[in-house]
Formats: sequence, C-alpha cells, structure tokens
Amino acid sequence: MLSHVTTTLCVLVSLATAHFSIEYPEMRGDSFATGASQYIYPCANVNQTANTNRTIWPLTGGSLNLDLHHPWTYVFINLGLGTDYPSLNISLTPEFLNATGNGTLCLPEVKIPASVNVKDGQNATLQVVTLGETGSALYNCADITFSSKGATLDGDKCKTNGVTVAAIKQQVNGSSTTSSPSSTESGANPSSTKASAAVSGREANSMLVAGAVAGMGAVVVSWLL
Ligand SMILES: [Cu+2]
Repeated sequence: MLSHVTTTLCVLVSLATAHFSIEYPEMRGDSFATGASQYIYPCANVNQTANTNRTIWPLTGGSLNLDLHHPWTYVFINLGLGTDYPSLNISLTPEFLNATGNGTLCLPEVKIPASVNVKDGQNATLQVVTLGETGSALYNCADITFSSKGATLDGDKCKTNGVTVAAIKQQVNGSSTTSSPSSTESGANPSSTKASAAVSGREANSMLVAGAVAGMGAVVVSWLL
C-alpha cells in the first residue's frame, strides 16, 4: 500500500517535475527527457557528450543545491574522478542525509575527503542518490571540473527552503558516537534521527566507510559493528 501511494505520488508529481533535480552544479542533462529515467543507475541514462555541461568546483569541495519533490528522502552524494563515465566510488556523505519536506536543499560546502587527491583542472562527476521507503533509488549527476579558481555559492544563492535535514549517525549501544559531522549538515538536528533510520545507516555506513575515506574514528566504529 505504501509503495502504491508512493508510486501514485511520483506519477502525480511527474506531471510537473518529478523526483528531484540538481540545481547546482548544472545537471549533466535533462533526466526528465524521453529515454532518461532517474531510476537508472548511475546517472539516469543521461549520456555524456563533448558538450556536457561542466561547472567549476573548488579543490576542497563546493556547493550543492538540490530541488527535492518527495515528502522525505535519504540523500547520498558520490564522486567519481575522471572525464568519461568515471566510477562513482568516493562517498562525500559518510553520514548520509535524512531530508524531510519538499523544496530546496542547499549544502554550502560538500567537502572532498582530505585523502582524496584532487588536481587543478581535473574533471569529475558528482552523483546524487536519493532513496525512499520502497528502497528504489533515484539518480542524477552533475559534471564538474576542479579548479583553484572555483568558489562556493554565496549565501543568498544557497538557501534551503521547505526541507529540514539531519545526518544519519552511527550508533553504539544506542547512543550516538562522536564521529565528526561533515560540513554538509548545517541545520542538521541529530536528535531527530529515528532509531530505525540509524540502524540502516549503520549498515550503509559500514559499506560507505569501506569504499570511501572517513575519519579514523568512523573506521574504528565500523569495525566494532
Ligand atoms: Cu518521484
């Protein structure tokens, strides 16, 4: 029933602009166009071409502005280094986000992990994954070029409206760990994290931590789990 309701919601919403979109950096292309589908991994079946839009991003990380259309969603952000269809194997959200409400969610600075060596002029792809209660994920990508000339968005161009966001924290014996929150969680309210979400977050985080580079504390925690 829930999935039916969700599907109906998606269909209704899709009459306007369904699912979600990346407002900044510019999306690779129109994932609402014929032949594209946000259900298709990794980038909604939007192909890269020589004319692919690329936005300059700071070497240490940049702004990400999402337009979310579902009542709530989990948000994961991944990075792939390279020009053509890089593997999106670097997690930028070791603590993924629980976003509630539809509207804009602007993250002023999504940080590149310190251990990831990003070079001036290097091309890369950002993949944003959103996940709802049915477990089916939605994908959109934005292609970027890292540049020492890149800058994060000014505050007036990076506003969150209608969406509240909390990071999904790892838990040990029912209490939150002290793993440092990423910079993507301004306005996060850990106390609103639900226990059930934290459990699935723990499992997902173990995988994310393995593939990505999180703080040593998080690594130790994932071993303990
Ligand atoms: Cu939808």
